[in-house]
Amino acid sequence: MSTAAPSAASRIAVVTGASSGIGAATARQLAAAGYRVVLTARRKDRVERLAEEIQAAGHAATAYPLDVTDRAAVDEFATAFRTIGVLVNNAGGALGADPVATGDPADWRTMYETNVLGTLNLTQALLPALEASGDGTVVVVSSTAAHSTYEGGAGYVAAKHGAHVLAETLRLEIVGRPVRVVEVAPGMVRTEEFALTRFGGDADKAAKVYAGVAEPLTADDVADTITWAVTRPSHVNIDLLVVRPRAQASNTKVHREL
Ligand code: 8X3
Repeated sequence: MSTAAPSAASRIAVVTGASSGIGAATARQLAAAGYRVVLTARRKDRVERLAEEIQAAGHAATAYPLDVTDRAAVDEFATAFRTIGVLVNNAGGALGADPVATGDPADWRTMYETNVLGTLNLTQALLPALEASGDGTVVVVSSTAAHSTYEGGAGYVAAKHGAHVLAETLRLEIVGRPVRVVEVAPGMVRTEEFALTRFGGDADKAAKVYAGVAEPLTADDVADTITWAVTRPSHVNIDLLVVRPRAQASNTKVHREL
C-alpha cells in the first residue's frame, strides 16, 4: 500500500468540529500522519487542550476557536493561510428525531446552517489556499443519512443530503484544478456527544441508539478512513466512502443483541 507523504506545500490540515468525536480523532491521526493540524471548533478550551495534547506527542498543532456558521469569522480565519493541503469539514450534527409532522423548524434550520452552510463557508473561504498548494483535498464528513432516509430523521437527513450534494457538485465544478473532493459517510458511530446532543442531553434516549449493537463504529474508525482517503497519492480521488459497523446493514436494519 502506498501512502503519499504530505508535500511541503500541502502540509497544513484544517479540521472543523475538532473539539470532540470524529473531528478530534481525525486531528490526532492527521497529525500522526505528518500534517500540521489546525483545530477549529466553538469550544476554545477543548481545541486548546487537544492542540496541547498533540504537541506533547511531538506533532504540530494549533487551536483556533471558530463557529463555522459565522461567515465573517470564517473569512477572517482564512486570511491566515496562503496555502493549505487539507480541509476536513466535520462540524455538524443532529438535533431531534421527530417526525416531519412535529419536527421543530428551528432544529431544521440549525442543522442546515451547521452541516451545509458551515461546510460551504469553510470550503469557499479556503478553496483558493487549497488550490494554491497544488495538491489540495476537501473532505466532507457527511453520513449514511446523506444517502437514504429513516423515520424521525428528515431534518438531519435533509441537511446531510445537502452536504452530499455540495461535495458532488464541487467535484464536478473544479475538475481539472488540483483539489480533490472526498466524501466520507459514516453510519452508526458511538461518540461521547452525537446522540446526546441529538436528544437534548437525555442520556437514556442517547443510549437507546446503540442498545444491543455489538460494536458501533468509534471516532477512530472514521478518522482512520478519512486519513486513508487523504493520504492516497494525489491523482487518486476517493469520491465516496460509506462506512458502517458490521451490525448495521442499512439505516433501518441494525442487528441488536437484546
Ligand atoms: C449518523 C448516522 O443513522 O444517526 O450520521 O443518521 S444516523
